Amino acid sequence: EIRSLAVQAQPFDFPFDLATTALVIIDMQRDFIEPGGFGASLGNDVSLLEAIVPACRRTLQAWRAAGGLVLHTREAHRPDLRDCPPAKRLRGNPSLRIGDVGPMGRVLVSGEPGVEIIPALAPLPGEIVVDKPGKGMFHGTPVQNLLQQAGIRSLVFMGVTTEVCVQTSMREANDRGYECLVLEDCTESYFPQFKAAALEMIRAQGGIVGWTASSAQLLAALH
Ligand code: TIU
Repeated sequence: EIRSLAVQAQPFDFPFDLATTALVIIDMQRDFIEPGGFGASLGNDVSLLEAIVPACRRTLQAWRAAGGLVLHTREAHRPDLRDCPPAKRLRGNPSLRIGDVGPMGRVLVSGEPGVEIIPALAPLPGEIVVDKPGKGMFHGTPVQNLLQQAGIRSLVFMGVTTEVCVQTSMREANDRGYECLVLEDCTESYFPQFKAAALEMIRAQGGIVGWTASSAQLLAALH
């Protein structure tokens, strides 16, 4: 069913049809949200990220109730790390590297406990779950084919972190012709100033990469 809706967004209204729009939830996995995972191993305070979970959950439930398509991503590598370039694995001086065994299993490896999406946002059967080896969701994944087969033209983004995996995925999607909206209160960074800057960059210059809005504004459009 095609329903033409619009979200009151910045820099102007975001028009969308539920039948051609997917809710994309980026990397809401234990490795980034809970202590002892990859985010913490990089030296970050992960408590900031947990604060968005209630807003994400409300939005996910409303989206499901409206019958919209849901795509969950996880940052995760193959167990043999064939898809993890040394440039990624060796960067910096983390206490745990990708593939090392930590408190939540092997860090950022598919099938390990740390890669599981947090229980509050657990995927339902039938929802798409994609493990991605990069920060962006198209690199090394079937996401482009999955979205095309589902007839998707617009994407609503939630998840972490704003300036790393959310922004990279959104920019990649924008270049591929998708209309992209990010929900301000459903995304977070370990660095609040980076979140603020990323959101400003996305909507600047007449929505150069996409739109931003609050989850309340999306929910109002769904009613
Ligand atoms: N999912 C995601 O954003 N991966 C990261 O590594 N983010 C950081 O901010 N480190």
